[in-house]
Amino acid sequence: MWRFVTDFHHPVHLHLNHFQVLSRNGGPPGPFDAGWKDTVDLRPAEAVELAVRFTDHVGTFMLHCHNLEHEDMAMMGDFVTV
Ligand SMILES: [Cu+2]
Repeated sequence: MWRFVTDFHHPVHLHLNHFQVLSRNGGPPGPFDAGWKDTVDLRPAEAVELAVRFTDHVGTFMLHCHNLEHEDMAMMGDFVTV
């Protein structure tokens, strides 16, 4: 389970596996959160919890903001599956 918290609008994209949104701002997910996702939209001061399972590949993968200006400013990170 991962938790994303933001102070700005970020559509966060996770590579490798899809995920499901478990909660938004401490409450239930919104209707727009239903289903399997590869990107979750976070508005300023929002928090989401999501469930993701990495079972198919081992290695280093990335997550990043899908806002192009943010990508250009290197708003990216990586994670390692084992
Ligand atoms: Cu962003």
